Amino acid sequence: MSQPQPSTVTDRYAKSTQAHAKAKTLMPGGVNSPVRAYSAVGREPITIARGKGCVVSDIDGNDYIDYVGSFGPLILGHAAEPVVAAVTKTATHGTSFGMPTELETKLAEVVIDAVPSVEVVRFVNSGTEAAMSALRLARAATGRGKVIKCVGCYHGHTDAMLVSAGSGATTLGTPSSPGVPEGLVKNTLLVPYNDLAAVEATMKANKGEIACMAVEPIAGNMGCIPPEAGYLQGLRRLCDEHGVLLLFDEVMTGFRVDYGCAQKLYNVMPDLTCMGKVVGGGLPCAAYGGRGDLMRQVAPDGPMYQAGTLSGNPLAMAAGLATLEALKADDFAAYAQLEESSRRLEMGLVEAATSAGVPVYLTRVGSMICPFFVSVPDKRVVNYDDATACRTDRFAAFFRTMLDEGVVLPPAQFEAWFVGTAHDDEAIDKTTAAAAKAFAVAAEV
Ligand code: KE4
Repeated sequence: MSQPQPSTVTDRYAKSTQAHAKAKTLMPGGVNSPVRAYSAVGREPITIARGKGCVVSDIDGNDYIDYVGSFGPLILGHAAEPVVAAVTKTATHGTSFGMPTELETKLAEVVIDAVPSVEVVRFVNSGTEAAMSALRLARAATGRGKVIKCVGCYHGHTDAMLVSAGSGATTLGTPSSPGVPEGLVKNTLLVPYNDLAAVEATMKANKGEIACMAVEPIAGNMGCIPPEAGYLQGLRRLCDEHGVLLLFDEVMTGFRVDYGCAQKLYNVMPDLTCMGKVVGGGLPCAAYGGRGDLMRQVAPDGPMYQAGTLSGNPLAMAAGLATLEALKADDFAAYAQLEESSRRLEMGLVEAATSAGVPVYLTRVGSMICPFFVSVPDKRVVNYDDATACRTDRFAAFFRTMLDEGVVLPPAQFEAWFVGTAHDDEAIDKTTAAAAKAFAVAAEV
């Protein structure tokens, strides 16, 4: 019997809806990371069957041009041939040993060669683990307990950083989560992003007590908010003046905006760097690294303890190596391509929003892009307050129409979109054609 043709849009998602209903009986929200539950966009999530290139397909057989890209790792697109080949080959030799492999050494060499401030690196399994470990190291190395973070930046869900956190924490309305004891977060000092005066005042008010300033060099967890001119350079200067370590959380920006990360793009060198996402090519892999005198304080070289059963896992190392090798090939040609395709998308989205008469402030750094549905025309978005003042209702309407038109986006205003090397002109142009319809719908909200 032939498959019944869906009679309504909801039929189109029937299997996803059914799958999510079952998942919800077994896992919180039916997901393993809150943002995937689609709570900010007023509809059930789609359940993915497979991906190839820039397209993912749900279990109902609907195809989507994908700008989630696993929230950043899939810079080469889904099931990229070099990554699949490397992981498949590596798996035939075993998947994990709890003993050193040369794959870890090879990826460490590539990372240290690529990232200008990193002299020594340690692999872990998630960005959260990288940020947690780097923070512990900064505290161990300085003997100081306080950390400055920006409101709206997200450094994973480690307790000390789950304060005014962006990404899903903001999307779900819990930027400071319950369950984090006051005693733990009293040492986390908050400043607005892009506000050097606030950082200087905080450092002056806590002289000798601050271990590090943690920052996303490009804020990717309240949408995509670039650093204002001089901001990162100012942070470096203030950290030097006050003996505070500068920690760049490059989990999202690392190898995304430049092969040398944001620190190369802006030519500002942190003392410690967190990496993730792209560095693992879609497998669970992250890292922290930086100055040798600091990293040599990590066990077993030094007393700061950090460990992990699957850290440096051969499959993740193989995926990371294949990904970075592809990004480096032909004199980093991938980044020129990403700049061209992302620029094409940016121009198409701006034109579509303008035609629909929807106030949108669009930001882009390389292949990270975000249209902010600002509440008034010509409003710039430079920090968390600006981002959270956006019309999230309009974003939700825009998201739903894009999905129906075959384009899947990160399901929240407070996320960045990711363009990958698999997004060709046809995919970009289909996206902007869909956006013309979606902006028109959003304009009615
Ligand atoms: P993970 O623990 O999710 O691997 O990384 C945490 C993290 C740390 N630092 C930065 C700058 C990050 O962007 C992230 C994670 N990013 C989100 C996307 N906004 C992950 C998506 C999710 O939570 O499901």
